[in-house]
Amino acid sequence: MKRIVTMQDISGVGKCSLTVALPLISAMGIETSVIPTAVLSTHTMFQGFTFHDLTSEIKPIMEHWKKEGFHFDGIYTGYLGSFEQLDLAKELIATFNDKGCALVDPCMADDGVLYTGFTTEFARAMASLCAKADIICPNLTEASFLLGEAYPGNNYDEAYIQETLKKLCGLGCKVAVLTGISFEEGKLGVYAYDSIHNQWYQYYREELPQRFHGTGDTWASTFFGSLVNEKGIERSLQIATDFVVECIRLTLEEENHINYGVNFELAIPYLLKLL
Ligand code: PXL
Repeated sequence: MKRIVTMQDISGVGKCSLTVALPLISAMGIETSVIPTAVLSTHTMFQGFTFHDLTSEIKPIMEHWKKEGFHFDGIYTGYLGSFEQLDLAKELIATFNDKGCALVDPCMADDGVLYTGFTTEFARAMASLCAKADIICPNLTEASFLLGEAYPGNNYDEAYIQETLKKLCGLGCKVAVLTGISFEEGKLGVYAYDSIHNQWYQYYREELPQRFHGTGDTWASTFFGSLVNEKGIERSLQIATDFVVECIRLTLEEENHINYGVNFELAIPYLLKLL
């Protein structure tokens, strides 16, 4: 059985980070070890959330794992809250990435703005973590902050996306994926570049009428789970994108659906069929 480790926060309510990654990657038949970076009452889009930092636990956890001789088939880092945690994530990759399957999702921004608590200095430091990853999967806002460039909004063409992907690989990762890309009204998808094999990938689905928080983590978790299950980049992009579309569809189907996450739980049987 495959075993991975994911390092991100646990937000009690608000379906994101570990409460998404743990059930989804486990459902994909992969043992999912965790390094929780912080405990929050909710994700940071709610007002008045509590926050308890767990940074001081991370090094002792890794030391113990080294002593036990644990091995992992993949490493996936998500939302990280401090410079120190970025350094610890680098150490996690340096120590445990035997299989060359480290996914860094540089969760820090969307719609042209950084999430609460993040700065452009943090974005630069996140770029240095991306340099250590095999694969990264920013949205266009995150990509702009990683590269220190202006956010293009909806004003871009394919040449711009390809150039951006090449620059992202130039940070040091092998594969870069840009999520939330659209060249055509009503279509939304992903565009990826594998710099080792000089290979481009794209995949689009219909854009649904509402956007939900946590879909980035849902996408990254299932993309990563598919890669670890040896589906390859092209198929993994499709699986993750199709799964997120189904999650949103099922959420919209519920009359008084919550607006802080998608009903991914209801889509797990569909995910298993995709595998
Ligand atoms: O989905 C990314 C995420 C993860 N964890 C926390 C967040 C967010 C996005 O806002 O606030 C705590």
